[in-house]
Amino acid sequence: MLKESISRRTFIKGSVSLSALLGLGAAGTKATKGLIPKAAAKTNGKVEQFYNACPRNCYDTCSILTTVEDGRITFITGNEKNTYTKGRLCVKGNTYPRVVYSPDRIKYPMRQKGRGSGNWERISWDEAYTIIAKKILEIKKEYGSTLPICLNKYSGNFNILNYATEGMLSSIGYTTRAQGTPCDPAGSDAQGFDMGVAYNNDPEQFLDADYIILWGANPSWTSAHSMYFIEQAKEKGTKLVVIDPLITQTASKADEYIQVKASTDGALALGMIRYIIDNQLYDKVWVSQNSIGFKEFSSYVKKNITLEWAAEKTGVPKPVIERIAREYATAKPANIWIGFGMQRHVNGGAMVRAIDALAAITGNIGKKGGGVNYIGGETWGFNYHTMSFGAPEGSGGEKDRFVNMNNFGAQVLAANEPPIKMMWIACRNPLAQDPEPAVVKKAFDQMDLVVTADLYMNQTVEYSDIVLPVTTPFESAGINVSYWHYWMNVNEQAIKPLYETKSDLEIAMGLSKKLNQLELGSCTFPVSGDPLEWVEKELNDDIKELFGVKSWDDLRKNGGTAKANESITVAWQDLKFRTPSGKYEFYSKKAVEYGHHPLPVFTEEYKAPKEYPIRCMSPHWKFGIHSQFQHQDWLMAIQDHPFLEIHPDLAKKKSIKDGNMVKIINETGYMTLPAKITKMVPADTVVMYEGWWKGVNYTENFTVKALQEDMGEYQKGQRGIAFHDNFVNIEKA
Ligand SMILES: Nc1nc2c(c(=O)[nH]1)N[C@H]1C(S)=C(S)[C@@H](COP(=O)(O)OP(=O)(O)OC[C@H]3O[C@@H](n4cnc5c(=O)[nH]c(N)nc54)[C@H](O)[C@@H]3O)O[C@H]1N2
Ligand SMILES: Nc1nc2c(c(=O)[nH]1)N[C@H]1C(S)=C(S)[C@@H](COP(=O)(O)OP(=O)(O)OC[C@H]3O[C@@H](n4cnc5c(=O)[nH]c(N)nc54)[C@H](O)[C@@H]3O)O[C@H]1N2
Ligand SMILES: [Mo]
Repeated sequence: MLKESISRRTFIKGSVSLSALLGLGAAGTKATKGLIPKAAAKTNGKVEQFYNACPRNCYDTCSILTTVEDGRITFITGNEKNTYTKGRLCVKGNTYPRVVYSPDRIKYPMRQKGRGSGNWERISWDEAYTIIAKKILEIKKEYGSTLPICLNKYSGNFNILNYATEGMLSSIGYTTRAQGTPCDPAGSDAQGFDMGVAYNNDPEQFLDADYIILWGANPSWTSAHSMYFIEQAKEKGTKLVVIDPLITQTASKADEYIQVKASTDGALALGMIRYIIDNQLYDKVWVSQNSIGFKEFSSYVKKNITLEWAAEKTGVPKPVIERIAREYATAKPANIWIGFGMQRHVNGGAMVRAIDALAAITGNIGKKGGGVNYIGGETWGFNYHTMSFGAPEGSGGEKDRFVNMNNFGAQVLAANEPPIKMMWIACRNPLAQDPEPAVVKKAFDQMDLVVTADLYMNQTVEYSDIVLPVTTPFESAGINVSYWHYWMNVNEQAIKPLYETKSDLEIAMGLSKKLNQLELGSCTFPVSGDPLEWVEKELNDDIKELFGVKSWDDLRKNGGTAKANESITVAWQDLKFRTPSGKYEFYSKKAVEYGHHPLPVFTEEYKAPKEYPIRCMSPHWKFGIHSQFQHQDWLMAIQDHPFLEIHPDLAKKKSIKDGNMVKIINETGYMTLPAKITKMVPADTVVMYEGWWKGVNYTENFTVKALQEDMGEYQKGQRGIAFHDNFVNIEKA
């Protein structure tokens, strides 16, 4: 019936095959995703099609085809032109129509009487802007600068135009910024020391690999589109090895699964390296031509690393280490994907350096289909025009001040001269996603004004004074690239903004207007402008050449998506590393500069305190991205509450049965949630997935201490959090 009704209509935008519209892939499967059948059934016949881009903090950054009937989104699917998205969306992506039309959307600007009271009142945009602008000017007057104003913005929406929020704050003067990233800091520093910067091969090259190791990555959940290439590679005979303490969905697809003890991967990599060196399986030509410090490194390995020790340390039997080492060293090319999850440990950076070294000694770096793939930023060379306006004359201060985003609460409280008095929070939910949320809350208590811009009521919005309702990607234009694949995706405005929502860019312009009304010249950010003009200003000649497009509109007309040319899709193909020596650095003076050992040496893991002997890991969840998606009705219908995974042996020891409420506790906090007994987790570890908020009054971070990773300052300005080195005790509640 749907097929009939759609085929009768005309498309006034873009051109797309009926099969793409119906979500039929090449194989002609699945026709029901992302569909709202009721709305599709009653239309007056005006059907339009738009290109959208999923802007979430996700490897996959999909190109979306959106069908709009009579001004309402009725169907979405993946864009087939994008060979990475491949005409398919993930489970979360398919719920986008529900995200847009959810009754839970924040619809109007609101003010809360009493932070956390729930006593919200609707106000107009003008009132909201006035309250905020007055406070900004008052702070500037009282403290002589805008440094008491702190921005915490990160991961909710990576549309390039969304940097308008950073730009608007820069346009009022110097401010305090939450700096860093929770995602990848330790690993990015490690790759920075070894190669100059983190830079990954095009993931579509999994197809060219002879051997793939997924090392602490769970793409079946966190990068679903990558799995297509990995599974295709498997079908043609490539061996897939998964190394993870948890038997993940990805592990279930592996030819070989290796259950490493958490945080001991450095020992595993170094053990493999010892075997490879002893057996002369390393690539002597590559090493001598392209690296420095191999001599020092190999003598460290020979002196300090044995296979027996590595086996003992990691829990991986010696014959397995030997076999994997031989297979990896002799496959050409062999591909490693290091997940972000793997490095969320106190020795995360050191572990990544050891794994990098394994790829380097076997000459797998700079090869199509090979690589030691972690993250990349080669396609992000936009103008960032939204951030180009700068502080107004006489706004006080000399430069921005930084606090660590990953230890936000404590660092806000510690900031002095001047103290922080106002917060602007966008694309973030620190009261849920940060460690020690109680400390974050304390920092909020010190504020005169907390402003959040969001789509939904999350824990942070609930504890703010003013909330500004923002648009979904379907209601505002922009452009997106990925930190993993090599595509650029157009995001068109497909529907009018619902209710009174505005994009972060419009909010920036609106606030600038109000500031300038109250005090002319107090904000340098433009007060008006068409998003499409803004987006054109992001494109420079290099970007246009890289993607072979002349303009945003050109990209739109050409199918909404374009891939970077092949000059950059094989990382380090020219073997010109961006290190001080220009070579791969087994021996890194830069590492020493940042207080680390120059070589990729073994660094001890964090040990469980006596009272809290159980490791509690909180990896990323299949049906959500942090605060996003999981609370949507379709996904709540699949799983409507968080749970704690416990191994049967541990459960037995603690007399806990499946479904029992369990109290999980340590010195940081506690929470109570239902047990799910499963052999997928080790007996000394419990797991709860991160990012839940609907219907619960706790977050996974209630017991997570702000324990730092070993690295992060070099590439990201700040260290990250060792989320997986969290230790607890559990008891039946
Ligand atoms: N569905 C979904 N997709 C997402 C996200 C999401 O929340 N949900 N988040 C996005 C973001 S922001 C990020 S940063 C990425 C994260 O992407 P991933 O790195 O793939 O995800 P994580 O769940 O953080 O961790 C991956 C794996 O690391 C394992 N791990 C933890 N410690 C160790 C260790 O010591 N050794 C080894 N070998 N493995 C270990 C965990 O058990 C887990 O299976 O995903 C992105 N994609
Ligand atoms: N225990 C534990 N904690 C973790 C992690 C872990 O592995 N374990 N992982 C960490 C990692 S890797 C990450 S990346 C962080 C993520 O933490 P956050 O950066 O807080 O991520 P999100 O919850 O995805 O996004 C925050 C908010 O952005 C909003 N948003 C979406 N679109 C827009 C928009 O266009 N404008 C505005 N203003 N807001 C928008 C969403 O509704 C959401 O409420 O969590 C970290 N926390
Ligand atoms: Mo992340």
